[in-house]
Amino acid sequence: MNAAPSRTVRTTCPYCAVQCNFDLHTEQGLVTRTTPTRDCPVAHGTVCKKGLSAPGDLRHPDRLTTPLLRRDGQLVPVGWPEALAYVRDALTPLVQSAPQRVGVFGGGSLTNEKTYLLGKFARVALRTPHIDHNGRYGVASASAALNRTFGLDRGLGFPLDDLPRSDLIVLVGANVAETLPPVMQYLKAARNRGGAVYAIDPRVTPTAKVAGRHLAPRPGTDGVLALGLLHLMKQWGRIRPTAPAHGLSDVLWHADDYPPARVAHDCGVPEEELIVLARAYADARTPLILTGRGPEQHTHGTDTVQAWINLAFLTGHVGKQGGGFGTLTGQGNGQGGRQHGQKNDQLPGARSLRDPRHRAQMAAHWNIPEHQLPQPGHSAQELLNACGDPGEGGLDALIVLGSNPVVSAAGAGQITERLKALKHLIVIDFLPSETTQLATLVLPGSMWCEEEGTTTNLEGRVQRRRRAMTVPGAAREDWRILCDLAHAVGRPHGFTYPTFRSLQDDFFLATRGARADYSGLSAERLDRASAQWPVPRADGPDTPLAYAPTYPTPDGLATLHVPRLPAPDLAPRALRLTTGRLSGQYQSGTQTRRNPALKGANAAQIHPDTAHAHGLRAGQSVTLITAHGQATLPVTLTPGIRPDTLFIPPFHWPGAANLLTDPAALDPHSRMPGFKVTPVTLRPAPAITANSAPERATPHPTSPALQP
Ligand SMILES: Nc1nc2c(c(=O)[nH]1)N[C@H]1C(S)=C(S)[C@@H](COP(=O)(O)OP(=O)(O)OC[C@H]3O[C@@H](n4cnc5c(=O)[nH]c(N)nc54)[C@H](O)[C@@H]3O)O[C@H]1N2
Ligand SMILES: Nc1nc2c(c(=O)[nH]1)N[C@H]1C(S)=C(S)[C@@H](COP(=O)(O)OP(=O)(O)OC[C@H]3O[C@@H](n4cnc5c(=O)[nH]c(N)nc54)[C@H](O)[C@@H]3O)O[C@H]1N2
Ligand code: SF4
Ligand SMILES: [Mo]
Repeated sequence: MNAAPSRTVRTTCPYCAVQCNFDLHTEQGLVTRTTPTRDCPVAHGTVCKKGLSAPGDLRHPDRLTTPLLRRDGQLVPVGWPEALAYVRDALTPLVQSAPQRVGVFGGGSLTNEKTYLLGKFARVALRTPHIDHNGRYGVASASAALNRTFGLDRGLGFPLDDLPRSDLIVLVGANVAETLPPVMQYLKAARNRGGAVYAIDPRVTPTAKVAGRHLAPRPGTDGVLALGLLHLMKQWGRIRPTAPAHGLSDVLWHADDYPPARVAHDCGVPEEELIVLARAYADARTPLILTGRGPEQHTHGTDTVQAWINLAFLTGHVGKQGGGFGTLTGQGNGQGGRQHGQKNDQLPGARSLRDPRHRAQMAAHWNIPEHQLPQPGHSAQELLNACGDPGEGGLDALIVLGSNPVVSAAGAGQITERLKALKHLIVIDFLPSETTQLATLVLPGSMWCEEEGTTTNLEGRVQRRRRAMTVPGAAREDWRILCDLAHAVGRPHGFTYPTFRSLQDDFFLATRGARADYSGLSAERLDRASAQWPVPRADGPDTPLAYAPTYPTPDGLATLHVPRLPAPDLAPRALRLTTGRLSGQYQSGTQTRRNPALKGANAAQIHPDTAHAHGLRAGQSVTLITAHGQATLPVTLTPGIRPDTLFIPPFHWPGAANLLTDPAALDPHSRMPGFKVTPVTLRPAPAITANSAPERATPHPTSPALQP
């Protein structure tokens, strides 16, 4: 056997939306080492520990290398012919007589090409309306607010390189030091140029410490805070709208109801601190508001983000270099993942499944009659809630690619029961997860550097993901598996791509003329340089600044909406549970929990006064009880958190956060569950150790906002 020569392949990280580039060095066909590169257009040579350690999983002993079929209650290894025969027998009758009883669940970690193919598979091969993805749990609220305001969601409408031009950056519920670490260099550069950075978070996060300025509103009240700032901007004569728009006067009148005293009271912050932030915003030349999941993952997340967009727009900063508004996408391809057709209401290129013109364009591209395209189906959480329901709208079968909903969906306890009630649960993954454990069929897929593709990062930058090695054992590249499934259910037409390249070219072409137009891209162009979409022409430029008027709306104008916000829960002893990420772990942990280089502790952060009031001491554990479930975790006494708020990691370990969240309540616009606020009560419990290496209690400095 000839030994494969050593190679160096430049590719992008499998994890977050920064999409750092790094070089993979291979020996004998295996990746042995990762080195950062200064040529990376996003991180300029910095990567985080997750990215550096990512190759550790590629040949992990747990790696799935053969299909697994459930027989007599056990998952047993089988060959591909048997696996695909199961798919044929299970799905063909449904696809022919009741396609709406089959669901598809995707994820924002999939490349653009796989996202496109998954959507095409659902609509053209299965012909089901029910496909959605985990982006509904992430940026969906900001996305809904941006789309309804500007007709466009580009996350950050400008390059990260513009951040240092801002003289005030307001981070609303975004803990970038832990979640998007290379972004910190841009915040530091802004500060070095004399700018200020504010962190708005119920905790003194590592980001807040670097920012130096912190405001800690009650979770779920960010929208009220933005209205309070708008009120003061109006009072101080700082209103100068970015452009003519619909809804301006309604939004301005509505802000009259939010004077500082009311806002300070509702948000639980000192009025003086609100005024200090407002002064800084009023005096800044190029203030920039950046939202993370903190204000977005609420059942009023869309209107909350809307309130911040209204503020940026009415003070004239949207579209300015270095100023305005942006949301920080989280997953590696969170942005491409929410554009190219795995959303329940959307076709590739961010087209709408409801728009007759868009339907006609895609039907023509796919060479099918337009009436064959389904209408919009269930959104992500509703899709999971419908699993195993024998009634109308229920699902008998679900195909999952790129998500671990048993851990990450709201009300995971209830969702687990729903998935167990399915007749067929087919999961394509490369490592065992809590969701593969429930599957009737597991198909072994490909990891990041085992396949070609493109991803779109948080600034809308499209980059190549390059292959450095092949899949192990009988694992297959995900795109091939999707084609195999289409063939197995008897719908091969349009699913016979001779090479990956032919799929990629089909994808780029499918976006021609759409809002998210990638049709000017090719692998060769991306080898020369990354490009920010839209890129409509092969010989034309890309689009670094996306939000310049006119907007892609019917009349070219933006539409501002009056935010509808619930009254905050001001009961004096009410405790709220919130969730957020830790630097050392990624998502539902399938990849990072196995990696000994990455640590972190699944513990509840509680203010010492709150712990004391509930008879809890350091070293003890606490049982958290909500209307939806309960979980017991070790306690970390955390002086830097609001006394009325408890914080736990969202889902890096199973059996905690989402046993406590509500599976039913959703934002009316984004269909987002309320991951970031759940009313909770506590009970001291005997000490248990953290699920992983325990972290020492970190004494955060007390924020001024939290002093009694
Ligand atoms: N290490 C690591 N990095 C990641 C990920 C990971 O799992 N691990 N996941 C990636 C993904 S998919 C995403 S979406 C991003 C998310 O990145 P972030 O948006 O930074 O995510 P979170 O940590 O969930 O939430 C941010 C902060 O919101 C605060 N918060 C909670 N409730 C509220 C509230 O009501 N208002 C305000 N203002 N703040 C609140 C929390 O205390 C937390 O510090 O991270 C990406 N990067
Ligand atoms: N309580 C609470 N819950 C939350 C959140 C929160 O803040 N609080 N955040 C929400 C957010 S923002 C997100 S993004 C979701 C994420 O949660 P999930 O949707 O569960 O996403 P991951 O944990 O990334 O799961 C990805 C799964 O797909 C596999 N996978 C990843 N990439 C690929 C691929 O290319 N091919 C194949 N075949 N498999 C792949 C991984 O091994 C893993 O098993 O969780 C949400 N849930
Ligand atoms: S996880 Fe994000 S920040 Fe870390 S190396 Fe990967 S892309 Fe870069
Ligand atoms: Mo996310």
